Amino acid sequence: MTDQSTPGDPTTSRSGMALSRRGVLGAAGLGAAVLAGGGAQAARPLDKVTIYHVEGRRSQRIIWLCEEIGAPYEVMFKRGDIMGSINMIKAINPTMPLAPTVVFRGKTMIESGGIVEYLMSQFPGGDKLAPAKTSPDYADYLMWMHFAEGSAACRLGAEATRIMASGDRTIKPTLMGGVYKIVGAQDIVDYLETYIAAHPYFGGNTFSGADVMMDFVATYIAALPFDPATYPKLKAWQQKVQARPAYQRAFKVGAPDGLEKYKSKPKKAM
Ligand SMILES: N[C@@H](CCC(=O)N[C@@H](CS)C(=O)NCC(=O)O)C(=O)O
Repeated sequence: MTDQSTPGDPTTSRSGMALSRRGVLGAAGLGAAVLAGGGAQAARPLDKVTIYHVEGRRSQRIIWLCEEIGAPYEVMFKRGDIMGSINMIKAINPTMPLAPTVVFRGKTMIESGGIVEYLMSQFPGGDKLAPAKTSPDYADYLMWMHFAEGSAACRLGAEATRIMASGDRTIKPTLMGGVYKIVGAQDIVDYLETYIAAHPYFGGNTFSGADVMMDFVATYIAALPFDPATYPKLKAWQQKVQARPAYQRAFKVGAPDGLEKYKSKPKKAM
């Protein structure tokens, strides 16, 4: 690791904003000395990814991804201070301040699935995190990469909101034509469990960017009051991917004090 200030100590970024800054170069000590693919013809230092992060949130995916693919990165957040970290994101991305927000080559990006796919396409190490397009696994990989946010997280989020509001379990018909809930949160859990019981990874046979996306979904499920007996395989898969050295390195960077203090107890059983 390089460029690492004491976490929690205010430092000043190039823009002059007072920040708590944790700057880290990615896996295996890669940094300015490492050249991008393309040999002598296209050799140039790898560009650094700046990740605006909130501890325990989806931005952890991007730290993990950078560790997996050897992308140089720095992480901007306030250690132990959720609102402070969010305010840092607001400062850089006031119109859509979400975690992750990533700045790369002068462009500000949100949406973790898009960021994961984009960074995989821009670094030489990205290829190894996707099945070949000719492989039958490619369809699985793409589907889970997008299911993570497109269907799973939004339904789990709806469930979390319902629990917090202690509201009715049934979604009311809308004025637009009486749409009822068809797929509920437990259906999401069951769907994941069935797939991962039959496959080693969410991209099929090999670890991929889809697993990076789905890990947060599994964490979300564990935080909600589903019966763990309904998802033992999902839990085993999560333990397996979280044992990866890149995950472990990323966790130390993105959650240096662990996440226990942020865990809240579920309000009521389902
Ligand atoms: N689909 C987006 C979701 C981003 C998102 O909602 N992130 C949360 C943190 S995990 C956040 O910033 N929430 C603040 C808010 O919704 O106001 C992604 O995958 O990047």
